[in-house]
Amino acid sequence: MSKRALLFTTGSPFARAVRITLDELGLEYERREEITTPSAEDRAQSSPTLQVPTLWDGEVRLWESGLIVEYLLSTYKVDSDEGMPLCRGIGREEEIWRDRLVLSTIQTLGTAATTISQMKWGGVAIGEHAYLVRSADRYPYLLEWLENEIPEAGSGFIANVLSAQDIFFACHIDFVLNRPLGLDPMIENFPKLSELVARLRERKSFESNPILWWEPGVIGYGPNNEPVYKEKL
Ligand SMILES: N[C@@H](CCC(=O)N[C@@H](CS)C(=O)NCC(=O)O)C(=O)O
Repeated sequence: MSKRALLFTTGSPFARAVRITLDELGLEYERREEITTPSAEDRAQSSPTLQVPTLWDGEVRLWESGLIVEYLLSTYKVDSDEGMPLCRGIGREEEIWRDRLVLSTIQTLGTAATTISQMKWGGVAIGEHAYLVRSADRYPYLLEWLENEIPEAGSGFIANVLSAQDIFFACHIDFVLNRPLGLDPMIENFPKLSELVARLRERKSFESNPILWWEPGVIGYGPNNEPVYKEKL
């Protein structure tokens, strides 16, 4: 079998969506997990973006989480059960631009949160920088638009399937809700989106890739996923 590996940082919502997709497809992989960010030179060995996740799959090497998930859903047989089948590829041929637009918009929502997060741990809170205020301002607009993209209560972004759009959305929202970013997405105001996130949290693939608490000083996790702090060693 060809070698498959994923390089990722522990808390990344982008990487979590890739890991969930790998689990949904039943694909084994080597976990190359990093808790902190290495030097630019080291990171550049894996990707010129200096970002992760990066996937190796035999001869294929990909970065950019949306592209990785598209590759996985297009390449491997999709036979997940749990009541809702996986979408083949990134969207439906006849609706491809709409489905891609939804995914790109969801990734922008995720990038807004990780930008706020990176800056917060660099010592700059939302109110202290106009670009972070603007990043937070995106949330109500994005959520209102995305709420209208779910065809009906109980459905995901693409009817009758579990899509990359659903997986990324739930990962980004739970990242925001599990980190003290000073950003409240007020997801409860969006019933279709809330239902989707609540439903996906119950899925096996989500449960086995938990969202972990992280703040400065956390250097690892204990047996019950509790954070381990530098000072306490
Ligand atoms: N557009 C990228 C974003 C990935 C990303 O932001 N990764 C973060 C971890 S959550 C990272 O590597 N941050 C380090 C950095 O930006 O220097 C993707 O979808 O894969």
